[in-house]
Amino acid sequence: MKYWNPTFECMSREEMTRLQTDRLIRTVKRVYHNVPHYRDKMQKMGLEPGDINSLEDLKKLPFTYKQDLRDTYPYGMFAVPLSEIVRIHASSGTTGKQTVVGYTRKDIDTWSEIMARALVCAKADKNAFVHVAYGYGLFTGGLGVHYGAERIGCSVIPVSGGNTKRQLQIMKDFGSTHLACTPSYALYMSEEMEELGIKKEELSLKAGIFGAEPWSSRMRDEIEKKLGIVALDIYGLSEVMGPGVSIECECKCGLHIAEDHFIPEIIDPETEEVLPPGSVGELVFTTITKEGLPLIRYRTRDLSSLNYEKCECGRTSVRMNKVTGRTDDMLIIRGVNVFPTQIESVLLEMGDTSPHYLLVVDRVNNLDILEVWVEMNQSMFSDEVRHIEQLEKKISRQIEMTLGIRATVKLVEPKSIERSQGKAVRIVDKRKI
Ligand code: DLL
Repeated sequence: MKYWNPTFECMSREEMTRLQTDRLIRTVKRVYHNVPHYRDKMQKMGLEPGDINSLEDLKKLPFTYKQDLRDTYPYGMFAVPLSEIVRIHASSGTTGKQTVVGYTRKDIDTWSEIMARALVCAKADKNAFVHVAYGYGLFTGGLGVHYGAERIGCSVIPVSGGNTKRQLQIMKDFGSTHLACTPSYALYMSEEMEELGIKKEELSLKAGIFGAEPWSSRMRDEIEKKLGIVALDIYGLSEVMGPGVSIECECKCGLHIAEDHFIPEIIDPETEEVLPPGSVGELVFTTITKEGLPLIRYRTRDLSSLNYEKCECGRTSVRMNKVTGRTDDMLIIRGVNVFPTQIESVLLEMGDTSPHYLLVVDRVNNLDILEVWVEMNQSMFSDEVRHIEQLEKKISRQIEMTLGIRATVKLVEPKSIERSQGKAVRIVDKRKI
C-alpha cells in the first residue's frame, strides 16, 4: 500500500484549492454563528462571513492565540454543544491552566484518517505491530497514533511511556515493527539496548514515527543506524488536532501537511504579514473540517517554511520543512511542553523563595534533564542545610505535580543569578540536538 487515501493525498492543486475554499467558507460561517469569541473578533474588524469567498480572503481573518483558549477556558471556544464532544485532551498553557481541546465523533474519525495516512508513509499495513510509546492520557500522542493504527488494521501495542527495560522486552517478544515515541526516547531506548546486550537484529522493528519535539538529521542518522530502521518525522499540536497534522514520506524532504483538513500559512511573527512560499516564519493553521474546536489562523509559534514543489513520492500536498525553533520561550522537555512562566507560578505560589530563577536544560544519555535554580531569600540563607534540602524536594514535588515533569531544584545564594539589563534570561539550554 503506497498511500492510504490517494484521492486526497494526491489531489491536483486546482482541486485542492476548490476543496479548501469550499471548506473554509463553511468553517467561517460555523465559527461566526457558534463561537461568540470569533463573532466578536470578526465584528470588531467589520467582517462578516460573506466577506470570505476565496483562499486569498484568509488573510482578512483574525488570528487565534493560545491566550484566546486560556481566556475562554475550558470550553468557551467549542463550536458544538458539549453533548457532541466525545473526547477531551489538553496541553500546557503558559501558566497554571491547561489548554483544553475537544473532539466530536467526526473529529476523531478525521484524526484517525490522517494518522492512518502517516503510518502508511512509514509502510505500516495490517500486518504491522505498532508499538505506541508516546504517553496516553491528556497528551495527544498515545491515543492519536493508536486510533490511526487501528484504522489501518495494525496490531496496536499501547505501551505508553516509561519503563524502558519492559518496553524493550515487549518490543522483542511481541515483534513490534513500528515504533512511535519522541526521537530522544528512541535514541535512549537504543542506548539501553546496548546496555542490556540486545542487538537490533533481535528486534523486528522496521520504521519509527518520531515527533512532539524538534530533532535534527544528525539525530535521525543515529536512530536509523542504532535501531536499523527508517525514522520519519511527525508533527502536530493539540490545538489543531494532535499528531498527524503533517508527516514525512520516504523521501524525507519535508512533512506533507494534511491540507484537506488544515490550511497552512507562514507569517512574519513581528509584522504578521503573510510570507511567500519558501520563506521561514511562523506557521499558522486554519482547520477546515473540525467540528469541536475549529480554529481560524492559529498561531503555532513554530518556525518553518512551506514547499509547494512536487514530491517524488507522488503526494501533492504542500510540505513544511522540519520545525527549527519557536518564536516564544516554550521548552519541550522529554516531549512535555514547558513554559518558564509555569515554573514561575509554582515558585510564587509556594512563596518560600525569591522570584529569581533559572532553568538549566541539558541532555544526558539522550534524556532531557531540567534543573531549576532558585535564589533563596536572605532569611533562609542562614538556615540549616537540612531545611534547604527539604525545601528543594518540596518545590521539586510541586513542579512534578503541576507540570508532570521531574526537575532537580537547586537553591542558590541570594543575588547569585545574573540580573539582566533587559528581558530576564530564564533559560540555559545546553542540549545539542
Ligand atoms: O506534541 C502532538 C504530537 C504528538 C506530535 C506526537 C507528534 C507526535 P502538543 O503537546 O500540543 O502536541 O505540542 C505541540 O510540539 O507546537 C511544536 O512546538 C512541538 N512539536 C510537535 N511535533 C514536532 C516535530 C504534540 N515533529 C508542539 N518537530 C508544537 C518539532 C514538534 N516540534
